[in-house]
Amino acid sequence: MANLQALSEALIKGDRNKVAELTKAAIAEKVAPREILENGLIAGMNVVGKRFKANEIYVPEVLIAARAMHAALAILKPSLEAAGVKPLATVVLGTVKGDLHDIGKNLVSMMLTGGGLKVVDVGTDAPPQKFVDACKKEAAAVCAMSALLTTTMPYMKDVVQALKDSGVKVKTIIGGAPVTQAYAKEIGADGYAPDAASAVDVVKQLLGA
Ligand code: B1M
Repeated sequence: MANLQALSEALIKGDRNKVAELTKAAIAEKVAPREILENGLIAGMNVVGKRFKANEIYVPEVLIAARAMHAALAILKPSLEAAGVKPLATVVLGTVKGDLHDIGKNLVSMMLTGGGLKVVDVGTDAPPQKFVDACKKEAAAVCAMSALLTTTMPYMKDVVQALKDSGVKVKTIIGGAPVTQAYAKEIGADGYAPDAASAVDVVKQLLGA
């Protein structure tokens, strides 16, 4: 019998080999790919997110769990595609112009992927037009921006404005060490999240999911 509880637990521990083995076993036992994803992998990642938010675990543990999640997703991808399981929505994510910090952004990416979203990463030092072009091309529902420098934060406002000017209909969310809820309000962003786990909650709220 496929053990999705054990799969969740292995993911929480970041045991990549065990996660890969249990994912393969569940596929071999013909467990529905959506069930493996939701009740095994996403369920485990939700626990990781909660513990990270509560400061019970830290960045290295999250990165290790995320690495295990990626290994499982690579194994599960063909079955998910064959079963027509679609991601909840597409999120375009990047670190804004002038800013090279990407550790937080990558954590956000992993958490969003773990939350069942498709992430299109435009990288670091991304000018406003790069966000706009990616949102158009990918028909994104959400545009997510990260900034770690007080000097680059203002580019978030430029992205919000460029999206409005382009007529692309996307929700926006911002985050990063110097960013606040008040700043999000000031620049007209739809959401703000203080950490990667909360970013999943905020994106889902913005999507009404
Ligand atoms: Co830089 N750096 N850095 N740096 N760096 C900081 C940010 C700084 C606070 C250090 C300091 O002076 N105490 C300072 C900023 C000061 C300020 O503006 N207020 C600083 C500076 C000044 C600089 C340079 C200008 C230094 C120089 O060259 N003179 C330079 C700028 C380069 C550039 O970007 N143009 C620079 C360079 C670098 C490195 C390249 C060496 C390296 C980055 C490597 C990389 O990212 N690949 C680096 C690092 C590592 C840091 C510190 C030490 C760590 C940042 C980090 O990764 N934290 C940082 C000091 C510190 O924070 N202790 C510092 C871990 C990460 C998980 O946290 O990114 O905050 P964080 O992400 C969190 C949340 O913020 C949130 O979720 C994440 C996890 O929960 N979050 C979001 C992030 N994005 C989000 C998006 C969301 C939602 C939540 O929605 C979309």
